[in-house]
Amino acid sequence: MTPIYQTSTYAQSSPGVHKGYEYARTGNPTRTVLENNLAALENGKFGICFSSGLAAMDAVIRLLQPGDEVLACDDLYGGSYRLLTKVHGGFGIKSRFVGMNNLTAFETAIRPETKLIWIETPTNPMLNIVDILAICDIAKKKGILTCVDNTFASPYLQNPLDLGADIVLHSATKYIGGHSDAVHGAVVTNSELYAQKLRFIQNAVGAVPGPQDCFLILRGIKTLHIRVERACQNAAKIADFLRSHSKIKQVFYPGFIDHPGHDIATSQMRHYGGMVSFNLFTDTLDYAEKLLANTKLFTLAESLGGVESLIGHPATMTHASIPKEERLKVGLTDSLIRLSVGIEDVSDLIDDLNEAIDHLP
Ligand code: P1T
Repeated sequence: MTPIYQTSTYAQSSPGVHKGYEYARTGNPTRTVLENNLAALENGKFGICFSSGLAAMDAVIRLLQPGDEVLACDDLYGGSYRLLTKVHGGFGIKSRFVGMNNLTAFETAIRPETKLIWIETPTNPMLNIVDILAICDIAKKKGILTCVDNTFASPYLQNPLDLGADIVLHSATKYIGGHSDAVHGAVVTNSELYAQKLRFIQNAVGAVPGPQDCFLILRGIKTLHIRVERACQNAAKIADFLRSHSKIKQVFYPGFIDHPGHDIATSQMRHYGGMVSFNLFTDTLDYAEKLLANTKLFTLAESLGGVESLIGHPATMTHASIPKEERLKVGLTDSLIRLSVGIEDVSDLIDDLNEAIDHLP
């Protein structure tokens, strides 16, 4: 097994001459193994690890200059929205949010100052699908950098670099780690230039992961394919169950043939993922809370992608930092509930949801 190099510094042979590693913010052998592993998973040449998914995103945005603009999809993780608008927005890097399903509208939204296209697919939490190939094609013709947040799919289901993206990003806290025991982020690219710039930012800013977390993520990766496969199978059955239930208004799941992004998902993903969102006929917070309080196997918690199933309420939890009017534009209602389907026995999971929904008035 890869050892956990629990060290902050390395003995040097003489001043200015080291034996491969000098200081652990700059590099650590456990981290190097993970970086190479992640690069291989995403069919990329260079992997760079960070202390969290948002730290990885922050490094990518730092490739821009004040006056530049990020054009991001209009449905994305609340923390990503917050980082773009409330942090980098304050340092002169503006962000705009557009639907990426209509390619003509997307192309029209591009301005001369647009320097980075930020794609999430499937999106968090509405599970919209963005056509990576088509969007990256448009961006490439205009010389704009593209980054795909591949957290919801995982590298087992989707490889954005193969579809033309310049950079792929992960919150490895989720499927890659898979056991809800470490917070971690990574980017992978084939561009030596961007890899060099990102490594410079990684070292200069210092948002690096510790060796123990790198070890845990490496261990998680060994079962990525089995975990994701099972989560996908379970999610498909749960989506069908929810859709057939009279108290559920709408179910969002890219595996449905009538999901607007189904055909693109079929072409760019190996399966439809382990995430399912749904809303209730009674669209109030109180009503949603009654369901959220009643599941026993689905734990009420933020995060996703672990072996245990989680249930969450985006409006008050993961997406609370997005103003309500913005949330409602993409259908993120007060009764929207998000499931991260784990790898448990699916009949137990369905029974759990069934009982909790039966409790609803
Ligand atoms: O939590 P962190 O490792 O910093 O990753 C941030 C992040 C980035 N991108 C996507 C698509 C994400 O979903 C996340 C984190 N999301 C949650 C914690 C959540 O429950 O949605």
